[in-house]
Order: sequence, then C-alpha cells, then structure tokens
Amino acid sequence: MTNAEVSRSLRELALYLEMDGVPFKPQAYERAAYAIASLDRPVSTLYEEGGATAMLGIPGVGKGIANRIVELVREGKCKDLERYRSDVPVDIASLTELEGLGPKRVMTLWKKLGIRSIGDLERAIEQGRLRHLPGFGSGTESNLRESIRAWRQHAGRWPIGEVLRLARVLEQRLRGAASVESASVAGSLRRLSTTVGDLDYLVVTSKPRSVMELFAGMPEVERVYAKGSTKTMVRLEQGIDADLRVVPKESFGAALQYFTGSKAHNVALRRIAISKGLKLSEYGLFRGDKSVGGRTEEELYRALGLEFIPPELREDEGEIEAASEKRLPRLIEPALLRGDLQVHTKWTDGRGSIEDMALAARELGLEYIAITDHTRDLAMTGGLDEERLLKQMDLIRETDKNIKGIRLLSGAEVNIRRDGTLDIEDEVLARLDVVGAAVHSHFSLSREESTRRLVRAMENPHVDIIFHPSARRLGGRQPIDIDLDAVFDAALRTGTVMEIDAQPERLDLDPRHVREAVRRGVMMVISSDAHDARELRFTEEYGIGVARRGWAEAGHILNTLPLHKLLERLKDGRGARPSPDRRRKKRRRRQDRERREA
Ligand code: DGT
Ligand code: CA
Ligand code: CA
Ligand code: ZN
Repeated sequence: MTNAEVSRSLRELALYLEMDGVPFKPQAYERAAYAIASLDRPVSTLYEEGGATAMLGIPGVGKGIANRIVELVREGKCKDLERYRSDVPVDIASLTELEGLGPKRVMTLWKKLGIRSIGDLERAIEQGRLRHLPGFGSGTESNLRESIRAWRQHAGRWPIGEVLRLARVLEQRLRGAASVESASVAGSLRRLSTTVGDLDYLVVTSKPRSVMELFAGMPEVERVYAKGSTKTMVRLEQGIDADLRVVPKESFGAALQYFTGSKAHNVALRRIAISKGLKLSEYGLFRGDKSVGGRTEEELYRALGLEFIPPELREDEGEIEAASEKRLPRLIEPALLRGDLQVHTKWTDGRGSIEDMALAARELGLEYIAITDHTRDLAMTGGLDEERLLKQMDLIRETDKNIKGIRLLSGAEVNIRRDGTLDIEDEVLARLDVVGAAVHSHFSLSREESTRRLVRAMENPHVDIIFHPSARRLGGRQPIDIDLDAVFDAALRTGTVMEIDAQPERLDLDPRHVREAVRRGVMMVISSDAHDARELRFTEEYGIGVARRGWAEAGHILNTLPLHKLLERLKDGRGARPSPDRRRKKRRRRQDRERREA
C-alpha cells in the first residue's frame, strides 16, 4: 500500500469511528492519516526496516494505530475497516466531504433512505425525500444541493499539506539538474492555495530532452501521460498529476506569471495590457512585435504600471486595483515571527519534552514559546487537570531558568464546553501566561449555539486566544457553523486574539477569514500547534502562506511583537507590569537617549 492509500484507510476509519460516536479516537486517526500522507518516505519501507516499532516514530501514532498501519501495510486491508464497510456500505469519505454532512447524518441517510453515494443523495433531494427525515428540513435540502455543487467543483483537489513538501523536493531537483538554468513551481501551489489540483513546473534549459527524461524518470512518477520537447505530463505515485514545461529564457518571467495564475488574475491583467495597447501572453508583453517586458515578473508588472503582486494575492480579489494605486499590503514574512503560542509536549499528546520543544524553537531563532498542552476534557490525550497544570507550570518556570536565549511561557489549550464554559477553573487560568481556548467536541451545533458558545468563551477575561476557531480538518471534518461577524465583534470588544493554526490539516483561520479579520482590525497570531519539534516549522511552511493570502501585514500578527509588548497586548496584560528593576533600567535608557538627542 502507498502512503496515500494507508492514509485514506485511516481517515475512513476515523469517519466510521465518529459515526459510531466513539469519542476522541477519530481525531487521533485523522492526525495519523495526515502524518502518513505527508511522510517523505514510504511507510512500507519504514516497516520493512524497523517493524512495528518504527510506526511509533510517526507523529501522532500510538500503539493501537500502529497496529492498524502494520495490518494495512502487510495485508493491504484492515479487519476493523472491512467490518465497518460491510456493516455500513456507504461512500462515507465522499459524503462527509459535503459541507453540512457529518458521519452521523450519513448514517441516518443510509438507514432511512438507503443513500450510499453523492449521486443517491442528489436524487433523494430532487425527489424531496429528505425533508421528511427528522433533523433534515427543507432548508437542509437546498443547503445540501449547494454543497454538492461546490463539491463537484473541488473534487479531486489536494490539501496543500499533502503535496507541498513533495512539490518542493521536485522543484529543488529540477533546479539542481546540470542542464537547468532556472526552474520554478507555478500554479496554485506557488500561490499557496489551501487546495491544489495539480503541480505545474517551468524550466529554462538548453537541453530540453534530457530534462524531460529526468522528469519522466523520477522515482515518484507512476505513469507518463505525454512526453514532448516542450511539455511533459505525469501522474505521481501519490495520485497527483504534475506538468513540466520548457520555456525560452527571454520569456521566463512572462511564463512564470502566466502559469502561476490564477486564471481570473490573468484575465484581468490581460485587460489592462489591452487598455495600454499592449499584448500579454505566456511569451511576454509586446507592443507590436517589440517585447517590453517578460524576462522577469517584476519587469512585467512594472511595464503594466503595477506594483509587483506577490503570488499569494493573485486571485483578482482587489489586488490589481491596489497594485495600480501603489497600496498593496506589505505582507507578513517568516523572519518576522518572534514566537509561537501553541506548542504541545509529552505531558499530553505531544512527542517532545518541554526542554526538547524549547531547544528546537531556539534553534529556529524564536524568542519565546508558550507551552499549551490539552486540558481535562480531552482525556484521550491525557488532558491536564488543575493540579497537573500547576505542576507543569512550575516545571516550565524551572526549565525556563535553565535554558538561555529563549523565554518559555506557561499556557494551556483549554476546552470550550458545549455551553461556552471552560474545563479549567478561572483561578488557575489566571496564573498562566497564555490561555488558548478551543472547540474539540460538539461540532454540529446550530449556528446560533456555536456562535454563542465561542462568544461566551471569549468573554472569559482569562482567555487570550481562540485556537483554530472553525475546528475544521481539511479533507475531514467540516468547519463548525458560526456567525463570523458576531465572533469578530466579540473579539474586538473583549480583546481576544484569533489564531491562524498552521497545522496543515487545519489552516484555521482560513485565508478568507484572515482577510476579514484584517479588514475589521481583529488581531491574530500564527502558531504551529506543534506536537513534535519538527512541526514547529509549520508556521513558516503553511501559516505564513495563509496569513499572506489573507493580506495580513506584520501589524496584524501579534507574535511578531517582542515578548514584553506581546504580553501587554494579551487580555489582562499578564506579565506586562515590568519589575521595579526593569522600570528603573527603562527610565535610565530613556534619559540616556534624551541626553544624546539634546
Ligand atoms: P489548480 O491546478 O486547479 O489547483 O489551479 P491552477 O491555478 O494551478 O490551474 P492550472 O494548473 O489549470 O493552470 C496553471 C495556471 O495556468 C493557471 O493558474 C493560469 C494559467 N492558465 C491555465 N489555463 C488558462 C486559461 O485558459 N486562461 C488563462 N488566462 N490562464 C490559464
Ligand atoms: Ca495547477
Ligand atoms: Ca496544470
Ligand atoms: Zn487543538
């Protein structure tokens, strides 16, 4: 079985477990499914080399899941999943991709109406059979009809987390090839879209044939659809298609611009070219026969009278107008992040100790991290109660003293209960440096209930940040249904910060929500939600992309601030009061400065 197949099986198992109402396990299976999909080596090789023990080295994989993986790798199937499939023979993976349809409702649809597939569902809606089911009103029918339409548009797309690393490996390989002068990935991946249809590569080379040979012969290639001297198309083992085009050196910029897209952006750009009496194509920008730009993208945008538009903004959603008025945002960059406010450890479901995570974060150049393990209600992760949380806080302080060059903050990821209360006492929350609150249960409440629940959590004076606000899992769980306007109102009113969770299966807030937060002046943080030292990189790999697609600048992202400023900005300004000693030093510095300036 390939990694993609193992991952799909685990994800399907997660859905069935959720259908069965098994608590917490589904999330664990989904996490493992994601980890396997994004491994850089075949899981079967890991098994051959290290046996079942090697499975435990995969992030998020405990003993039970390791056994399932071994079963899948050895037998090509797994007993539990086969049993579920024969008990409830429905296309649960596709059906639950529909917005508004979770595993439980899929079960109801099957039991009551015999619906097994999206096609069945479509017919049942047409025949008006859904509206008689308890819990499925006529509003549900029209919502589901809309979901099916949206699903058909997006079917066959890949969450970026499943393909980004692979895409970069291929890009580097092309760049490193002796006969290649320049190479770049283009298309939706370069724009860092949340989902990607296929991978597009461009190269400049004097030896097209040998580059095409190299590309078609890569070990990741499963089959070659077409191989010519300017274009090769392949299917990669992971299941995604990749195209490679050879372009002339003098039009590399124009080709890169064209094949980066988006289509809508390109159409708008071509219109501008025409209005200036120019012709824009993937070969360049021309006045008559004369090229006026195309060697680089910068040159091309300049020749059109525009500021350079970063790929993440190229969606024809206002960026062209902004570029012509020279008011594009100065997008946030990875180097500007100074800290990470969601980090897990072995105390719950993470893999590293407090010290491991601190050292790895320091290695990445971070100035501070908050340790935010899970709390009581997430029992499956060993969620901490008040007593353990306080004990951990002591250890965090002690570790902080022993490690120079990075500041460790104490924190927690507390659960927001169904009614919006939290699973940890206020007195204890008050003692933590950073409190993140998150939804980890009751995902299918009504919009009203979900909104009220989040708002109530934000009204708690100790809650600094709402972690992964929509609780979605890409390719898995749908977002909870909230009134984003009302949630952002509450954020502004209470001073609560919204998180951009950079776990690739979350990317939550979503770029559209980030854009709205930017418009409204709602503050955000970008955090890794790392459960493993290697995952600390998620902020720069994925989180920054989400923020940039949402037009965020450094000023919108709180963890670009130095520590003391950050703490001042959190709700109750914990730690903001400088010690007398520091106040004295500060005063002295100011006096020095004034004296110098005088
Ligand atoms: P994807 O692959 O569905 O995630 O999205 P893209 O944006 O990568 O689209 P893809 O792979 O079909 O084509 C790559 C780029 O090539 C696209 O972003 C813009 C450009 N392109 C492709 N077809 C057309 C077209 O018909 N008109 C224009 N203006 N541009 C096109
Ligand atoms: Ca593409
Ligand atoms: Ca393509
Ligand atoms: Zn969480």
